[in-house]
Amino acid sequence: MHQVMEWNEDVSDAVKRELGSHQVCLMNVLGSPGAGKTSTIVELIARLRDKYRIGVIEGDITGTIDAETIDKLGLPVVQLDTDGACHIEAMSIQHILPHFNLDELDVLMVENIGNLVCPAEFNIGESFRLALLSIPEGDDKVEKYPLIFSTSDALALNKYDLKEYFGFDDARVERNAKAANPDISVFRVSSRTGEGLDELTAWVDGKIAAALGRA
Ligand SMILES: Nc1nc2c(ncn2[C@@H]2O[C@H](COP(=O)(O)OP(=O)(O)OP(=O)(O)O)[C@@H](O)[C@H]2O)c(=O)[nH]1
Ligand SMILES: [Mg+2]
Repeated sequence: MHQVMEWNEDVSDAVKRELGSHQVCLMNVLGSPGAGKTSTIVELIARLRDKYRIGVIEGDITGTIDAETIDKLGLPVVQLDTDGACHIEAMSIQHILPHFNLDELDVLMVENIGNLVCPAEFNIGESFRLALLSIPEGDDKVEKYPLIFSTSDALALNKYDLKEYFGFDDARVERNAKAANPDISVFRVSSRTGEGLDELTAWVDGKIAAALGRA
């Protein structure tokens, strides 16, 4: 297993170099099934597509539902069917890159497999990671699944519109996220009402600009 992880790191570095040679950066979006990864990616695309040329890789264990959602937006999208695997590996991204015209892209947004554990262990050539935790999942998740939060650059607390129904203690989550990762940025968003999305978009924009050397 150790060897597999090291091999993944090598391929992740190769993917990052390949993307860098075409001036493309990759955002890895992680979170549980149903946390709102697709919904949030759709909202980020709406706010950033005039500024950046965006492509999407939709990871799913099976099926094409999310890829069809992105396809309707008229952006380049490739479905990555992991055939049961609970995470995306760098090798899969490497195989998929030839399906894109990288010279016509600035950003690749990758929706990872819905899972709070495995995807966090595999770098996939990303410039930065955005983790989503939705309010109905509970405010103890940072303590129970620390790796995904300690390795992500930002945490978006999605479905913030539902906060009052779940007695979600966002101060607890923010405190634990910052303890796991002092540099993490925490956002409170709703991909349904639009709350907080401008702030999250500004952060994503800044990360993309920095990765592309346009900051
Ligand atoms: N109330 C509320 N519902 C939301 C919000 N964001 C997403 N949803 C709903 O939550 C459900 C799951 O959202 P998705 O975007 O499909 O979540 P996902 O993380 O992509 O799910 P998987 O790809 O299956 O892992 C959908 O019914 C969304 O409409 C939100 O901010 N508030
Ligand atoms: Mg999805």
